[in-house]
Parts: sequence; C-alpha cells; structure tokens
Amino acid sequence: MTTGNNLSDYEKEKDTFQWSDVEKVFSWHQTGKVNVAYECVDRHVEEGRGDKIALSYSDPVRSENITYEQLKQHSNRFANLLKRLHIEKGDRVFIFLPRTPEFYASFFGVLKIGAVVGPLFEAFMTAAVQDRLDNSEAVALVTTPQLLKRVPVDQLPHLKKIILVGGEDNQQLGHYSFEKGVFQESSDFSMEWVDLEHPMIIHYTSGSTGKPKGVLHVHHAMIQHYQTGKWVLDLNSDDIYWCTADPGWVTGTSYGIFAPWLNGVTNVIRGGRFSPDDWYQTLETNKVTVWYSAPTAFRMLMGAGDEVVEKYDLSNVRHIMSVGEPLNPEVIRWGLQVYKKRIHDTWWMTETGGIVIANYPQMEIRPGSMGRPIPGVHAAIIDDNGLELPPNTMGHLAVKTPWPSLMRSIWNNPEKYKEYFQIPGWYVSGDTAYQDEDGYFWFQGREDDVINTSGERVGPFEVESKLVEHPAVAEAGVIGKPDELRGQIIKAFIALRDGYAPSEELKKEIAAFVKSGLAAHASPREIEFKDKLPKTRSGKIMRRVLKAWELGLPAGDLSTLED
Ligand code: 6R9
Repeated sequence: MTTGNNLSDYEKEKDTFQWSDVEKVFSWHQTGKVNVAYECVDRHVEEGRGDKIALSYSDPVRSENITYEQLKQHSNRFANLLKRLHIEKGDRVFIFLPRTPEFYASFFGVLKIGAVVGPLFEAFMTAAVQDRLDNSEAVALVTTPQLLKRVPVDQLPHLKKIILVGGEDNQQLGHYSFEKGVFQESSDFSMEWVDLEHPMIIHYTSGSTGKPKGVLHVHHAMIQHYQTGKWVLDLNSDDIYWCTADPGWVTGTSYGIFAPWLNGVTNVIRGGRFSPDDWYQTLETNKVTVWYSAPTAFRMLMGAGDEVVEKYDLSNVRHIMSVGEPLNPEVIRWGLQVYKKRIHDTWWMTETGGIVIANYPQMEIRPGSMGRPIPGVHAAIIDDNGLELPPNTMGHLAVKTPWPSLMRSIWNNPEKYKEYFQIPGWYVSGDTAYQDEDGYFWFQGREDDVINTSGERVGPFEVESKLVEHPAVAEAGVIGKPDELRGQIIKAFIALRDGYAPSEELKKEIAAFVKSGLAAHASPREIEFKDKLPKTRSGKIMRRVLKAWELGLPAGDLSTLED
C-alpha cells in the first residue's frame, strides 16, 4: 500500500505548490526579462561558484574539466562571434556536432544572443539534416568539416553562415573557423535579455505521419526544468550528475543541460559509443551520484550480465532514473539486485518539455508504473469528450493546459499544433494509460499500438515486458497483425541474447512462457527472430517499422532510426 509517510512530502507539495513561487528564485522575478543561459551559467559565477566544475567531459581520447567561469567565458566568446556574423535575436542557429565541450559553449552562446538553438543528432544523414534546417529556416550552423558533407548547403537558401569546429575560414562559402573566431573575441558579453515567452529551443520529433515536427519551447520553461531537477532528479549542489541522452533528443537538453546547470551541479558528459564497460567506468571515475538514462540502455546493461557490474565501484550512485519508453518491471528488479537501487521511471514528451509524471525518490515504486504527476501539473486519463475516467479505466493520457514547459508552437505548422488540443482544456498526448486507485499511471501504448485480439485489449508493453523476462530474450517488439478470425493477433519480433540460437522449439517455449506468465490471449501467436530491432536514436523500439515490415508497407519517415 502507498499510504503512510513516504508520500507525505509529495502530498503536501501537491496541495500547496505554486509555480509563481519558483519564479522568485530567479533574477527575472524583479526585472521581467530573462535569459536561460544566464541562469544556467553566469549566475553561478556571480554568486561565487565560478571555480566549481560545470562540465566534466571525457571521451576515449579527450578529457577536460570546465568550470562555470570557463563555460561563461567560452559561451561569451561564441556569442560575440555570432554577433560579429550578424546573427540576430530570434534567428535559428543549429548545432550539428558531437557531444563535445564545443557543443555546450555554442549552445549557451546561441541562447545568450537571444537566438533559437536547434540541436541535431550527430548521427543524422543528409535528408534528416535538410528537413530540419529547411523547415526552421536556419541562418547559421555550427558543425565540423566532416559532418558538413551531410549538409546540402545549396538546397538551403536561408543558411548563410557555417561555423566549423576544426575548420578553416572561407569567406566566399560563408565558412568561419570556430577556433579562430572565438580566439579573436572578448570573453565579456552583455547578455541579451528576452521576454519570458521568447523562443529558446526547437526539437524535431516524429509523429505517426508526415515530416518531423519542430517543437518550440520558450525561456519560461526553465522553471519546470529547475524544479523537476530538484524534485525528481533529486539534485543538490554537490551532486555529480550524468544524463546519458544525446542533446539531439529533448532529454539531452531539458535534463542533459537545463535542469543540471540551473541547479548548479557538476554535469558529466561522456562522448563516444555505448559499451557496458565504458558506462560503468564513467560512473566510477566521475563518482556519479545521480544517473538518468533510458530503458533500452538498462536492458543492454542487463544483457551484458552482472559480472560486468561487479568489476566497478558504483557506490556513489544514489539515484537512478529512466525515461523514453516503458521501463520493464524485470529491469527494475534486476537494477535493485545489481545496483542495489530502484530505477525510477519518468514520463514526459518532447512536447511537454519537462517531466510530467514521475516516481519521486521518496515514493514507493510500483514496477511497471510511470509514477504520479508532479505538483503544479494536472495529468489525467480522459475520454474523447475530455471527461476524466475512473481508476483502472484505459483512456487518453492527457494534461490540463497550460504548464510552464508546454511547447508553444510547432514551427511553421499551426495546424499540427492544434491537433494536440482538440479536446478543450487538454493537451492529448497520444499515449493510452490508466490510473490506479492511488493515482499511479500505467502506460498501455501509443493510441495506434494497442492490440485488440478476439475482443481483448492487449497493451504491447505488457507482452514485451513479459518476453524480456525470458532468459533467451534480449529485446522484444510486439505489434497487432491483422487476422481474419481474431481481428488482430499478437506478433513478436525478438532479438535473442548471446548464446541462444533461433529455433522452432524456442519459439514455442517463449510463447508458452508468456501464456503461463501473463495470459493466454496475450501470448504471441507468431514470433520472428531478428538480429536487431529497429530503434530510434533515443532507443525506442519503432513498432511502426515492425508493422510496415509485417504488412509490406512503406515505413514512413526514418530520419530518427538508429543506424
Ligand atoms: C522524453 C521523451 C515521448 C513518448 C511518449 C511515450 C514514450 C516516454 C515513457 C514513455 C512509457 C515512459 N514514453 N516516457 N512510455 N513509459 N516512462 O521520451 O520524449 O521522444 O518525445 O517521446 O515516449 O509514448 O509519448 P519523446
């Protein structure tokens, strides 16, 4: 049961909390003018924390500690460079760089001049880069000579200035060397103060149809990043925090940049590729205390085995969180066993800008549930008419409008924006879920993923969670396959763990495992083994692609598909 002391803090805040109280933390409470880069960086210098390490960067060949004072200076120089290149307030400036210190200096430099920052995944190929720069009418790009090969410059009439990290000036082509540029500039900069509703960042995200959408957030969102950083990430000033997400994904900015730096912690950034040893080494070497990652990563770590964990000293890790896709109960149980910590699930979206539903550190965790809404935000399960549904009834997961970090528009696409708000008073997420009697939210699927087999509604997540409990299963993606008799049958695509070979016997064994462990109607009637499952760069299994494979249809926009 959840009654008792562990929820009391949460309940108290839930009743009394006002966002306007959070605003008082910031200087703009008096002036009315704001800049998120000031609050993330310069403010800490002014308040005497300039010598503190802001960014602890490492990759397999480079390692650097950057203080708040240095981050302020680097971003000031870059802001001055942008000014010299006549980039203006409100202009879109994209960053197409690996996760290096230059990324973060550029990021804050863009914000300091009041321009809108557009982070791109380093792994994007030409079409993905083109769609985003074109749609946003970006005027400047920070990139490297290697990545520039994937930028179709002649197709992008608005793109005038290209700043090259590790590259040369070439006036004719509009190329400017990052290093030369920042070297020439002063480390003093006078901040461009903007309105609370001034655009801050654009993240492109895929819907179920059409081109990626440019989700726009404004500076005011910072109060939610700051406050959820305290409540959910549990950040204290002496924390060493590591968010493993790439800044091309909203998690890598809201919680990889804004939340940690607004809270003045030391932020760990690890470049290079994922490997279990590398990640555990990163936790150990940096003495990470708070760790935010994603289910797909935890599943890979689980797949790598407990022996790998035991090689490292993870004793500093105090708090672990997850976001992005359903966190399988099996993963939570495993985490408790090997990390001796519960993994706390959180739910939110690119569009919500910040965490909406979470398992607070002090809350009892119900494995498989995403947790409860944060104070100051009202999330609910509603029907098509916007009526809130009783407990244990599946419906639309929706959030009452507005809240601070809600997106303010879809760039150049007001029609798409409206689609989210068709039920008056609500933002409708496109996820289905139910709430239990104690207000915990249980994810069921995307609206279009829920399977109806012989009249039984089955959430693919439930089946996938069960499947990954089988010792042979590394990852599983489940879809509804049209069926004459049953409407839909459940089909599972499965990637096996090392050491297991595909066979008909194994299929039968796995199906029986779900049947006996979950429900007969939830057991996959068809299983197909794959070497790898299609996933987004942020690690979500793309059921849409599985469905397209199954039906022999085009898979739609694949720009976020991991290679
Ligand atoms: C931050 C982020 C949003 C979609 C969302 C939902 C899925 C996110 C989840 C989760 C189950 C969780 N999702 N968190 N599903 N449990 N804890 O992920 O943003 O990339 O826009 O994705 O991801 O389907 O609607 P984004």
